Amino acid sequence: MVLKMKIFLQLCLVAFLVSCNSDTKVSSSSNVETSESPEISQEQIDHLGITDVNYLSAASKRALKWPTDLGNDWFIEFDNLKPLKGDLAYEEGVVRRDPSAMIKENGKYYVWYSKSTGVCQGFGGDVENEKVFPWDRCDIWYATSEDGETWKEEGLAVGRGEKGEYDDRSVFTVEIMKYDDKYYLCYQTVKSPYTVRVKNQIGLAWSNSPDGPWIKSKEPILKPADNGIWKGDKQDRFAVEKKGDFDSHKVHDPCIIPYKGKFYLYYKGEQMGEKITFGGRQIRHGVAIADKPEGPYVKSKYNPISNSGHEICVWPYNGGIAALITTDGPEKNTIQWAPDGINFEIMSVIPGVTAHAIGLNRDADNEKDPTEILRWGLSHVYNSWNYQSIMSYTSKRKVEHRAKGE
Ligand code: AAL
Repeated sequence: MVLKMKIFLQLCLVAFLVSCNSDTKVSSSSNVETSESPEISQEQIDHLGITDVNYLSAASKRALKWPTDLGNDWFIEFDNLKPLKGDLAYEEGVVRRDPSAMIKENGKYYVWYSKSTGVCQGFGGDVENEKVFPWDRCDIWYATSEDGETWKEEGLAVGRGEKGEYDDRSVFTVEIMKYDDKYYLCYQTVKSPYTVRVKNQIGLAWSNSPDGPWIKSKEPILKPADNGIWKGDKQDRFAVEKKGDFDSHKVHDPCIIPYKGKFYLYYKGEQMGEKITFGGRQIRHGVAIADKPEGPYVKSKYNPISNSGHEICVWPYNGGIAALITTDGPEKNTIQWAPDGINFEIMSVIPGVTAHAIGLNRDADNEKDPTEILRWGLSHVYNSWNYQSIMSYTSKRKVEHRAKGE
């Protein structure tokens, strides 16, 4: 009774204040309309703890644009990473990084990753003969495990191409897709010399078995947009006459998802003349769609489909596609969801994401819960600038926050 009275008095107050303001009008007994935010319900006022609807701060105005049904179904916390055992334990002098998703075959988890050896010199020296990045001069290797913790390295899956081919310098940052009993590895490629301005492309290999042999596509399945213009001949990736599309320099981190009878290739774009913005590096994601796994892949006209992110981490959920966006841009460390695989909205903001270049566990029941697929998986870690290794991550849902003994 007291509560009902209180709500009634609050509504009267809101209605009174609203009537005093020409910008704001009452649309029903409990809803208020302003010129900027069409309807403010009493529930929203209560939920957001707004003191006075006539004095909305910029923050409250932004909060009022959030969907009203935004609960915490998508909120998780990552735990600390754990080292792997067996052949994937850290090994000095060896780079193992950018793990693919894991798939379960023949009772074992399979993972593919970039592997190289030796230190890297960067771009200051002889780029023709040296190693510029830890992901330069890589091949794609794979490993298996019964429990996801102790791994056996099985060997080479896809190697670099012959001299002169589009993938002769490095094949790296791989993802796996199983479709119709066939296996597809998509990965980044670089052709020598690995200069600062070199364009990066995407290749594909397929096999009837997760153990290979793999047949490589003769040409890249995706290339950077061809509409940027470098300024001058000096190897300077920030000097441009025209930046071009978000992916005018590099197409990276490919991941193909069978979706709505087609194949959605999600990827990260890097732009010629990339800038640092208020959210950090200008990195955005795109999607290219094909009727068959081998392509041809056609870039979506809606690209870019994110304004932030780095490595691609996507999974199907509830008829749409979910994505964990990390590392760069104003919307980093968010989980987003697109009902159509293209129009992504923020579903949650995740504090301190410890996992990077995530290798999802595709064996998980991704429909059980929006973030079920993130309960455990693989990540890479920088043991040093020269050497990286693969570790495992876990995450958990957080549904309340209580003090000790509360
Ligand atoms: C990553 C990915 C790509 C980049 C480099 C290796 O984690 O975004 O693969 O090229 O870093």
